[in-house]
Amino acid sequence: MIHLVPNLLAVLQSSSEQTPEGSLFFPPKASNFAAEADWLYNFIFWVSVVAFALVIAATVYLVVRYRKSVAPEPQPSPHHSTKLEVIWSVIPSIFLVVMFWKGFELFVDYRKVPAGAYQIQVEGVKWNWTFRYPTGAESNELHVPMGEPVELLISSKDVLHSVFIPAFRVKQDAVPGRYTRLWFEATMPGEFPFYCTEYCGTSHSGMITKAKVYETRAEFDEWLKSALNPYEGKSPAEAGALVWERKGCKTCHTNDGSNLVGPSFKGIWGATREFEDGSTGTVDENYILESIQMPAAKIVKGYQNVMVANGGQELSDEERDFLVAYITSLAN
Ligand code: HEC
Ligand SMILES: [Cu+2]
Repeated sequence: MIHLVPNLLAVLQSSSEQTPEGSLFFPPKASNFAAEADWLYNFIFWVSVVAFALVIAATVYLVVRYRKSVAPEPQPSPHHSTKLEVIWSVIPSIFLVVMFWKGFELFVDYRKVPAGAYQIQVEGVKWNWTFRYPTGAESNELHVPMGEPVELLISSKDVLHSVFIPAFRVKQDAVPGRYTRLWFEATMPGEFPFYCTEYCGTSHSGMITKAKVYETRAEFDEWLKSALNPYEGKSPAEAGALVWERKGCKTCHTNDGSNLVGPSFKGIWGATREFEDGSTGTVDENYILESIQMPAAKIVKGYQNVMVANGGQELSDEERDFLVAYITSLAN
């Protein structure tokens, strides 16, 4: 809402000017597809607006012109106008053919991944995205170089999710049990929202991340190198905080005492826990380890058994150790 007025002014001044914020109606045009997709959208929109206005105008005119007080008796249709019929069939058909043709062209462009595109694997799981790069690096935000075709090979570990990057004008379902793909070439450096756009449960709306575009390949490569060993130089607790973030624990567990789908990690260390079956236990290293590996073994009272083993992620032994250290460090 805050941006509405300046955006509106920007639209009035120049609707084609590009800013990283985009315009009133569109996010920025940040990929190779954006210009064409927006052109098609605008074309369909304005053709529809004009058609709507013509139909309403004709309706109003006819309602008034042939109102009951003027023509009280229904008249037999005076004649058939072939000319009129042809005009109102052929002209809209031309517009429809243009819509189909441009739409089909764009569809084919979306499908045809250029040979040699940089492939990144994307995995959706409730409620987190993981991106894997050819070097073995992994991240929870999508990082891409500008000006190079990038292919996303998409899968899901549990339910339907869907990749949506509005600034790139791309969208593709993530389907459990199969791979789907999309491609794009980023044309503007910056950070753009990356959404899950298929309702997937309680924290669907929190399944948001970013697509980060680097202006040069060198900057991207530098990031890739740093992503290869993200735990280097960190204490176990600091590394654990990173695991908590990267492996999606934070979509269900906060570190500040507020409870989401799962209990917060803040202050649980050393506390006495009540479980759904009426038993109790103390939160120590082994309890944490068990809670991560076999969450169903003890269900914290007041919560549901919705956590799957390892939070649905691949965790190395090292990463589990880091998590234990992290939770310990949040004792108070
Ligand atoms: C889909 C949501 C979800 C995700 C993701 C998730 N958890 Fe959980 N977790 C829960 C719920 C709900 C509980 C409480 C019920 C239970 O005990 O199983 C829980 C319980 C726990 C507990 C016991 C907490 C306590 O207060 O006694 C630990 C420890 C834990 N999770 C660790 C993790 C770690 C580490 C990750 C990331 C690798 C993770 N969880 C990912 C939902 C989740
Ligand atoms: Cu979702």
